[in-house]
Amino acid sequence: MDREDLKREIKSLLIRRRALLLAHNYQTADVQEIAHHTGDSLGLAQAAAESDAEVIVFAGVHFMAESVSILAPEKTVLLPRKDAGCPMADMITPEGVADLRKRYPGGTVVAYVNTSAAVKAASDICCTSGNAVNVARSLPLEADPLIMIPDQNLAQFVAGRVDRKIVWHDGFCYVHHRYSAGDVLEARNRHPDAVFVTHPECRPEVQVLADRIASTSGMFTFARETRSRKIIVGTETGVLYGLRKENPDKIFIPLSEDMICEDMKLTRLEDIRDALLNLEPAVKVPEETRVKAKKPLDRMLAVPRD
Ligand code: CIZ
Ligand code: SF4
Repeated sequence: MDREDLKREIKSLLIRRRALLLAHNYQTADVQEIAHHTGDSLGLAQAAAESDAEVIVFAGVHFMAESVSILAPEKTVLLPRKDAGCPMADMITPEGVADLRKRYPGGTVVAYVNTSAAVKAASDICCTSGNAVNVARSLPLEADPLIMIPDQNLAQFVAGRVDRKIVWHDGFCYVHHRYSAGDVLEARNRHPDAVFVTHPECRPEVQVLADRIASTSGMFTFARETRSRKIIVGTETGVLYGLRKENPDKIFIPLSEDMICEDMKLTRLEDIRDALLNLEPAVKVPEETRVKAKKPLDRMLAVPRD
């Protein structure tokens, strides 16, 4: 079957199943093209919770489908590739959180949304790359030290912007962490007329060279607002699809063509079709964990985005 036929079949299955298809900004262009919504993990989880669809197909990775299950437990949540995980989320476990609490007694565990439901359940408040600074500011001074998990780079981004005691776990995202200041200088040399926007999951040495540090949603705002016509983008290359579509008059250049998350690229149109046909693989967070994990998420949702 050719790709256009497959896309038509998926569209009719979505109607038949009363299903909503959500695609993360890092998915392939094919998948993003047919999704009802594209966005970051939190925006998509909120879109799912607000919709009256009975079935949510989440083209993304496991922790993102879990977030939907936490916020909308009555819905069937499908993750078309059950092997799509997040290596950074896997770097921290509930036992790891308990060890950090022992090491920093009286501290507050701030869990990036890129964590499993079980880790969220062991944490005090969540944050995203878009609201981490505001989450830190929202906490009372007695909450210090803020124990940020799992991403060391996001933690250092926050530490440079708030006058608080911040400690962090040593996790990282391999897609962002492997780039250095040298890569930025090289890209800037090749495109001297471009501005550079990067993700807080990149190393501090990359962040200091950026014109803007932003979550993927923040990058869409930056792209709209900047007067520059050329933008070097320091995040997973999937985001270029949406940026180019929304800003046809601007030129987007990846910091590196290799900035690819293998797990994000696992989901193919065939997997989405099969998930809709079979109503699996489904992700359901056990109720006890769900109730505990919802608390830090709700606490975060009460804080405005940066
Ligand atoms: O929260 C997300 O969706 C991630 C992982 C990236 C971002 O900045 O949107
Ligand atoms: Fe995880 Fe990084 Fe892939 Fe995002 S890009 S899913 S943080 S490994």
